[in-house]
Amino acid sequence: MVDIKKYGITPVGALPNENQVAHFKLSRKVFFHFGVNTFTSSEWGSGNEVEDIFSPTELDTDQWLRVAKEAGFRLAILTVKHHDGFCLWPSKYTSHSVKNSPYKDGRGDVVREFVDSCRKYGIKVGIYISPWDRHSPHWGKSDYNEYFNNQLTELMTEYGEIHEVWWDGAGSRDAVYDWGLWEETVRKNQPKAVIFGSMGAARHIDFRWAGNERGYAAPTHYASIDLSSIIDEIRSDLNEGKLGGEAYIPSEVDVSIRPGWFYHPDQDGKVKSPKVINEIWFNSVGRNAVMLLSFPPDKRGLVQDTDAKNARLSYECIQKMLDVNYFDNSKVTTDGESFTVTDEADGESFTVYNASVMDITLPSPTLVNVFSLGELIEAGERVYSFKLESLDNDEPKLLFEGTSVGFRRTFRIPEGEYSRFRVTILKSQGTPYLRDIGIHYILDFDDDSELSSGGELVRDIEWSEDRRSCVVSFGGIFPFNTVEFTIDKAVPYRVYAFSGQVFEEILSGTGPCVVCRTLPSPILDSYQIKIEAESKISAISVRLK
Ligand code: OTN
Repeated sequence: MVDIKKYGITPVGALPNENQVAHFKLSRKVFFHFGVNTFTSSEWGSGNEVEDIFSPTELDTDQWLRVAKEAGFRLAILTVKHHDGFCLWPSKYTSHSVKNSPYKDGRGDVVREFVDSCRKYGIKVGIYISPWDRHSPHWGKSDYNEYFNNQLTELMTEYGEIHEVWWDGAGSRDAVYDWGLWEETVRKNQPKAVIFGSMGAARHIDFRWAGNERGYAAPTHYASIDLSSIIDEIRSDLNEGKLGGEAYIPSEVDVSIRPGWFYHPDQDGKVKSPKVINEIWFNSVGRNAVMLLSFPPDKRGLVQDTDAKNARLSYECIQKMLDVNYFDNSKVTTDGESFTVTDEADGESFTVYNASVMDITLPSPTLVNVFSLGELIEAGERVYSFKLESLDNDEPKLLFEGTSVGFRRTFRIPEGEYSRFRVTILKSQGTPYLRDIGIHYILDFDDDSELSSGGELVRDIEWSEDRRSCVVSFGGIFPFNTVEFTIDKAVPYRVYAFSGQVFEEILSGTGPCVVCRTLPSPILDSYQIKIEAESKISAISVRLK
């Protein structure tokens, strides 16, 4: 990171640590969701899966990392233990692992293979280990802290350098864990690792959740945030952060390339298109966050071709855009001063503009449609609001108005030939230190295919014995707005959507026997709904109309 004292800069507000700055520079991270769920086609395992089902026939982690490399990812995270508690490495502390599976006759270690492949392709290693463990008899008791810590120690000490540890918050809202103990295990063994976490882990983490799994950071998106927003998991706060918030904890925007995190054969036709992945990039990397895109290796143990191709095409498109920066040949005047700084961690030198108004003149009118700005984040997040104008005509023409900038803000502007721009910082805490200005052209994809199929979302129904209540799963996150079902009498009913931690009521009423209700706006963030009625329910359908 840049040692701002050397340049006489006094920082403002919450500040990043060295690892956070290094991870911002990585910008793209890849997730691999693989485990017993791959073989049961579920999203959350029960913990009762038999080890026998873990039997990939062609597992090739080199193939995963080749896919990752070709799609520009710089760090890869593997779900070494998901909520089902099954360990992809032969942990000494449980029998519920690869060692009792048919994979390589129990002599396999998927974590080792994954780490070796990461090294081979020059990609940093991340470990997802779920605090919630539905298999372990220790979970929910105080000795779970030691059990988890033992497993974490194995992972932090036996697999070489690890750059990230990912603690999913799912299932852990009311759990009491010894976060301090676990953090110490990470910090002392892996000083370069960042920790992703939620809720109770707030004081121990470097990256936070952005509040949804859709790959979307809000247009206002600060890394600074109050800890209570993380502890209480207030999704809107997570999605926006707060300028002047008490801690600097940027978002890692996690999203799957398919509706589900794990592999489901019926989602083969629902891989996000390169255009949709580009949008995710603009809504994460372009909004002061890091992108974390997940792939689900299939039952063979391979990433499917469509997933690999779409991610690669998106990367090539974004890279092509970034490779040509028209700012590099421009003339710049400001109302402040500029100087060169050096990031001592990686030797990168760049120009910083301590200014509130910046005029940029290109050598000739140039076709562009994307603009980018950054702040010297070591000096603090400073910008409240800014505008970008074109000065090509008699009157300045407003091209974009924004709020947060942070490490990087990249946004689209109306496509056109421009030669003169003016950036004005309208409001800031102290004069901002601007850097990393980009003026680009993106040749986007035409197809507009979106996530939703418009088809039936019901995939699995878990009934209560009397059939008056059921949990309906979609096998991934799909937007929906229409719920239909039949009750054998016209009695009261309630419908809830699962928000990640709790079921929240979305509909209620009394009869008629065939209920068909469309919500005023779609629910975007759910894997599941629950229906309860005072009599027997049947014929359920959930769709996006
Ligand atoms: O069903 N869920 O658990 C769920 C559904 C939609 C969006 C999020 C969640 S869980 C959520 O996962 C995050 C990572 O994606 C964080 O770990 C949060 O703490 C957790 O609540």
